[in-house]
Amino acid sequence: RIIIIGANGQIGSELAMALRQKFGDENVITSDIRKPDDLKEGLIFESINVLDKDALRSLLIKYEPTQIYLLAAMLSATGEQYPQKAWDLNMNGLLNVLDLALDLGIKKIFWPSSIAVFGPHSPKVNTGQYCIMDPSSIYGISKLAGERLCEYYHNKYGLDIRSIRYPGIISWKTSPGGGTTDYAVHIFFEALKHGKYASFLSAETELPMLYMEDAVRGTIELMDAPAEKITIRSSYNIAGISFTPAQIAEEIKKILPNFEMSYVDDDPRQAIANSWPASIDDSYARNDWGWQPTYDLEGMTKNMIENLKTHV
Ligand code: VAH
Repeated sequence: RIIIIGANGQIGSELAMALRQKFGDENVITSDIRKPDDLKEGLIFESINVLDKDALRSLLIKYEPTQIYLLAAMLSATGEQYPQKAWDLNMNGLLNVLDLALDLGIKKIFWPSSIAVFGPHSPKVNTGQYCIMDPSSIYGISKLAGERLCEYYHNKYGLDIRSIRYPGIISWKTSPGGGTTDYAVHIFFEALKHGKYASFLSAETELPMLYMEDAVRGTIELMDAPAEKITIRSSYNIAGISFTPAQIAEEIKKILPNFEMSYVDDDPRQAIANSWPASIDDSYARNDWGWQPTYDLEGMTKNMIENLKTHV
C-alpha cells in the first residue's frame, strides 16, 4: 500500500493517478492539507498537515503503507516570499517522514529534489551529478539539505529512500504552484485562451524541463529498480528537454501561427532562473536504472496543445 503526502500538487496528483493505475485505487492513499473538491468516488483521501507529527503517525499506523511518496513542499518563487515557512515545511516535513518511517518500519520512500540545488557557481551546461552546489533560493537550500538528510538516513539506518532532482515539470492536467519554471506551463494555457503570453523569464533563459508523462514514468521506474542498482542516495540528476522561452514560443507558433509572445523584464523569478543550470547530465540515472526521456520539444508542444484543446 502506498501513501502520497502532497497529493494535490502538480506532480503529486499525477503520481496518484499513475500509482492507482499500477496498484489499484484501494492501495493508494492520497493526502494533503486540504481535501480536493473534485475527489472522485471510491478514492481514499486523508487531510493531513505533514508538520503535525502525531497526526501523521496516526495516519501511517492506520494505513500501514509500505511506500511513502512525500511531495509536499513550497516551491522556489513562493519560498522567496515566505522563506521561514518554506524551510519549515520542506525540512521538518521531510524529517517527520524520515523519523516516522524509521519508527514504523516503512522501508521505501520517494522524495523529490530539484535542479534548484545548483547555484551561480555550479557548471551551467551539462551540470553533473557531483559539482559545486551553492543554491541561492531558500527552496534550493532546503532541497540540498534534504538530499544530505536522505543520504544520511540511508547510510545510518538503511532506509530505502530514492530521489530525483526534477527539472521544471510541464503538464496539462494540473498547473504548478509558485514555481520559477511555471511560465512553460502558463504559456500553453494562455496561447490557447488569449493567443498571446507575456513571459516573466527573458527570451534567452534556457532551463532544463521535463514533460509530466516522462517525470511520472521515470519516478516509478526508479522506485521499481532493484535496490542494489541505486548508487545515488542523495538525488539523481535526470534530464528531459532544455529550452528558452523564445524557443518554446517558436514551437507553439508552428501550431498556432497567430500566437504572440512578449516579455516582462522585472520579475523576481528571473534572478532565481539565472542561478540555475541550462542543461543537466543524467548519465548516472541512465546507467543505474535505465532512465530515458521520450519527449522532445516538438513532441511535447504537440501533445500539450492537443490535450489542452480536447480536455480543458
Ligand atoms: C520551481 N517547478 O520552479 C519548480 C522546480 C526546477 C524547478 O523546482 O520551483
